[in-house]
Amino acid sequence: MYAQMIRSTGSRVKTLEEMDPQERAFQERIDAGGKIEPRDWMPEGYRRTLIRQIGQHAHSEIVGQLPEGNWITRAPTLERKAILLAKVQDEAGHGLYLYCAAETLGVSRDELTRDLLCGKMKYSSIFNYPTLTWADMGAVGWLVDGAAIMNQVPLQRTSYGPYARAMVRICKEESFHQRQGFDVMMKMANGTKEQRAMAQDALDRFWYPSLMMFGPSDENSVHSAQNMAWKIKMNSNDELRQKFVDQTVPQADFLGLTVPDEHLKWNEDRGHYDFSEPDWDEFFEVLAGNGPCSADRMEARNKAWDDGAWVREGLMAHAEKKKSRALAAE
Ligand code: FAQ
Repeated sequence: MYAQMIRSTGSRVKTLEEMDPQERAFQERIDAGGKIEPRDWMPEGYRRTLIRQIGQHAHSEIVGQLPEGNWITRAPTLERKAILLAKVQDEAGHGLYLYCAAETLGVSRDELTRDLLCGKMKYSSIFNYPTLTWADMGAVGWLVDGAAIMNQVPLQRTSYGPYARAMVRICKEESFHQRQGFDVMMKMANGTKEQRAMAQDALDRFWYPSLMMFGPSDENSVHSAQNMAWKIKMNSNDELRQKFVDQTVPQADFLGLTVPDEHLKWNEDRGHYDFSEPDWDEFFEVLAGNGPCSADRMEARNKAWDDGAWVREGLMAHAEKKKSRALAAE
């Protein structure tokens, strides 16, 4: 039903001839590979779409700390604990760069946070799944960061300057995250029988949710056509999902693990793997706030916001005091 709704609401992209002169100049600049900067004129739809995408992306980084944060105190060694702690801190940093990029579009971080906390804005579906064992830390790094990088590397060339620049550093850090995840998986896959079983179980549970990260299939993607014309998005959802499968299956083979898809098969003619689609009904249920951990995630973020009220108030009072001192000294 949601898919049908999407199809009927998806709008056609205007041709250059249909645009007014200002819009046409804007589109031609994008077509020529130019960057749009905060003070440049932009269509309202471009601005709103960027706020939605960058805001959702920022929220995903922040909410994305929770499934791994869950394992910091239970990491098996001091070294693994230090690595995981650094990774989770990196995700917080990514959220902050992205909120800053969104703020250049005239929205405040407080507004974005409020929209997340009241359920008006989304965050990535993947973070509504639980992390049940230590092997899940491997699967998150390997598959979730792997999918995130596949989507984010092209975003370094996105048309909006502040977003593209934020992605450069984020991508560098994400590739470290992906490698540490693969390293955890290698240890588990080459460990005891029980550890191998944990690694396989983590792959079984995270495979399809990772494929869902790329968004609905192209025919059900409402925003793709316009976002690709504006170069807010550089590749379609299905293109990136296919690239991810093609890259990840040989890695699973190397680990000696089995991708949980009986239809997975190399297709010589296409030069790609054929694979099964995720359960899209499950995806839309998760988007509607009914994922296995949706309620927990929102409760944790709301609690963090409420618990942090005294810090925000203290910082605001300090800033006010500094401002009045500076005024008095003039
Ligand atoms: N989850 O028309 P499309 C990370 C929504 S970062 C939730 O195809 P679009 C780092 C979509 O918003 C992960 N919602 O949309 C990390 C729209 O709903 P709306 C986050 C989703 O924008 C790793 C509707 O469905 N990355 O993981 C999802 O053209 C480890 C229709 O979809 C980004 O945000 C989804 N998976 O394409 C952190 C990257 N997919 O708003 C911690 C930037 C779709 O109309 C640990 N974003 N929807 O109500 C993008 O590239 C795009 O926004 C897509 C969606 C590809 C996600």
